[in-house]
Amino acid sequence: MKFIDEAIIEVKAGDGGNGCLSFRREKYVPRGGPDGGDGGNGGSCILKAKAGITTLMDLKFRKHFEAKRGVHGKGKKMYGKAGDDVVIIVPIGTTIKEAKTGKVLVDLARAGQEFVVAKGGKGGRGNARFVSSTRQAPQIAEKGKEGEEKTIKLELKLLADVGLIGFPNAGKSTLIAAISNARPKIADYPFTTKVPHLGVVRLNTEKSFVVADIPGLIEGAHKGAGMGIQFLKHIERTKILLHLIDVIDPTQSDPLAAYRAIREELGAYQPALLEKPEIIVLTKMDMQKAFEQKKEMEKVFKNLGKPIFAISALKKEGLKPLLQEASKFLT
Ligand SMILES: Nc1nc2c(ncn2[C@@H]2O[C@H](COP(=O)(O)OP(=O)(O)OP(=O)(O)O)[C@@H](O)[C@H]2O)c(=O)[nH]1
Ligand SMILES: [Mg+2]
Repeated sequence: MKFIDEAIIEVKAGDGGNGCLSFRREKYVPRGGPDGGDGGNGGSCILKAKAGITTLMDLKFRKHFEAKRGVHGKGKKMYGKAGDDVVIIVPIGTTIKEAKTGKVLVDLARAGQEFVVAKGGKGGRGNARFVSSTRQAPQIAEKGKEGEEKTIKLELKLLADVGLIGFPNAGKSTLIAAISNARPKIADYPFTTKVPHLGVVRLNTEKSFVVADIPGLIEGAHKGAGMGIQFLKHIERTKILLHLIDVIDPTQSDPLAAYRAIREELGAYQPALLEKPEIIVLTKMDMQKAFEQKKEMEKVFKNLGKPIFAISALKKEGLKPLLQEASKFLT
């Protein structure tokens, strides 16, 4: 199983500005000295790790980053302005590699950590800087150096922010497929999902998060029934759980009891899982029989004091408000 997010981007630092070759020209000063100023340094491309981002999604939409070049020097010893740096924000835990060779350049492990991935070219010196006792009128000025250019690969081990739990057939895989890039198998038999799937949900241009779909749980899972509970380790570090309930599941006559059975299994695996914020998600609301139960079920589950949402993953109804609510727990 490989839960690695990847992105390949091109970075180009700014070239240095050229130094200037110039001589002072003033009235009544027949042979003015050299006064060519230096070119400014080119801007660099800098990677910076930031907390609160958990995917490389944004870098899949923008792949090319270029820093500004340095301005050329001018006469009268005027220096060229340095080019601005470009700062590329990445999640904490991103590994940066050279795309061609796979060589690791850096691991950005701490919030705020920066790495100059492409250095701006140095500005060239103007001829004013080449004066010496033997050379009063230097006819030379340096060109600015080229900024570095690279193609880099970013890799991030995905950690789930949101965990989907529930009985087999509750609609977990259908939901993750509806909201993310994950494409797990979906079928109307229990334990369709045999391994966890992670999907990246893009909420808006600034925010994306990772959802984990795991095999369904059943009563006695902690004793090995069904697929067991070992997959719960994939949701141990999530910030929130979505507990999916199919209110017309033919194998569960009492949805509240079914909910409690799953909670038992969570607690048996690790009591801390019960402390996580949880959203109750009533699924398959496009089905007449489920919809008829909606009001009643909302009343039943309301006593738990947790947010309740009714959705149809199949028809993609009610998903936006659910994701909005979930994202509140992710900052
Ligand atoms: N009508 C309707 N059917 C749904 C909806 N969501 C899921 N289903 C159906 O319910 C069945 C089970 O869906 P899955 O998404 O595979 O359920 P799961 O919770 O991932 O199941 P396991 O992987 O076995 O734990 C499939 O036949 C789905 O098509 C829904 O919103 N509406
Ligand atoms: Mg599934």
